[in-house]
Amino acid sequence: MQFKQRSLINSCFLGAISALMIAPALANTEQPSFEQCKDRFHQRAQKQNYSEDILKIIDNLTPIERVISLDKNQPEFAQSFAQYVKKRVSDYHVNHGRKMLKTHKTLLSDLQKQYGVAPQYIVSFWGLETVFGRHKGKMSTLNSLATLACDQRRSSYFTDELFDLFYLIENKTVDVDQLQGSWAGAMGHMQFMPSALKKYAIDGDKDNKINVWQSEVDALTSAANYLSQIGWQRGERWGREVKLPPEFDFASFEFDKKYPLSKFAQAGVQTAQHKALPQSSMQAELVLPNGHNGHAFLVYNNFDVTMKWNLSKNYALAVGILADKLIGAPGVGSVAQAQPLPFSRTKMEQLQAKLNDMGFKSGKPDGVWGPNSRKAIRAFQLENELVADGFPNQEVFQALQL
Ligand SMILES: [Ca+2]
Repeated sequence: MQFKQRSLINSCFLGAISALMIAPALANTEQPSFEQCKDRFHQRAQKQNYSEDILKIIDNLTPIERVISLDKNQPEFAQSFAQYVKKRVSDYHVNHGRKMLKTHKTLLSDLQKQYGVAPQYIVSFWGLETVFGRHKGKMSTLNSLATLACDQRRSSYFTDELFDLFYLIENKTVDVDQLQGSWAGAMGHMQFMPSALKKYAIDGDKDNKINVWQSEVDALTSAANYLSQIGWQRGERWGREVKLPPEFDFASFEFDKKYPLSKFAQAGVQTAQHKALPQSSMQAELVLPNGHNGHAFLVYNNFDVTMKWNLSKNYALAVGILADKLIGAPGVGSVAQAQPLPFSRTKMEQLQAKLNDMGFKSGKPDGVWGPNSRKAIRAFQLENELVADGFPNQEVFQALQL
């Protein structure tokens, strides 16, 4: 969902780095105790006129140590695109997803009419979020959010999420004993954070409760509404796999930027089946998750919408690829060789620092291959007559003597 930390941490291929993800330096600040933190919640709840029930809930909050260790766990090796997709677009996802398309045929068709999101996309999000409800998470959402809210790194974000949850409880939108989810506070079939639940969730089965945990109708309807509200374009696809010509002119195309589809056609880009790109006024962005030697994609508006749901480009690619596979559309070529990324977090930090020293601005070194790093690497490659794909491959590391 909007703030899916697990996916963010697993993916080094971030299109946009949320300010939330960047932990402020708090080395010299003492962390307040959980009890002090609860006092703070108490004061805010009283100020906002919450009932005794909510104050009691606050009194009963307990920290979950595991949440903090999960939150701090930044693996040294992030997953490559191939590793990411192989895990999330498995045969199980495809076969079970097709079953879900049949099971919910009428509902999904109604949702498409009302919200403009085609069935395979809703089912694809469902598959990626919780494997169709199999992994909804069993942590106490109240305690998970309280734990993260009392940790100084992103206290303000998680405190707001916690209070959105109080709001939903106070207004009897959700049942307090249902509040289970991931360690980061995402809940139900579609892993909604409380703010998303508050803003976008819909009582699809009209029983006067929003039950995104047990009611598949509520969960799928809420997802369709959410996607529609954040800008999903009716009738448009997410993007497609493409083939770049061997002489592709990387200097003419920046990354994380859109160009008319016709410009890519003129540059010799074809569909993955080596056919001409469709003639359309669509704007498209070139995405090379593994550099010029890997899969190439042109992505459209709905890809950006998917990234509003989850900031990872690998996630957004996986949603599109699974959606295509669910309806038997020409899928993405084999990702069977799930090679790891050719760099570690530490190596990437060294590369970023070195590029910064040389005047190629890659932002504060964080070990993550994000838009700033792509831009800096591309500029370095152009200046050094390397293939300017923005990808930190061996050639780049060698040229930088790292
Ligand atoms: Ca309901």
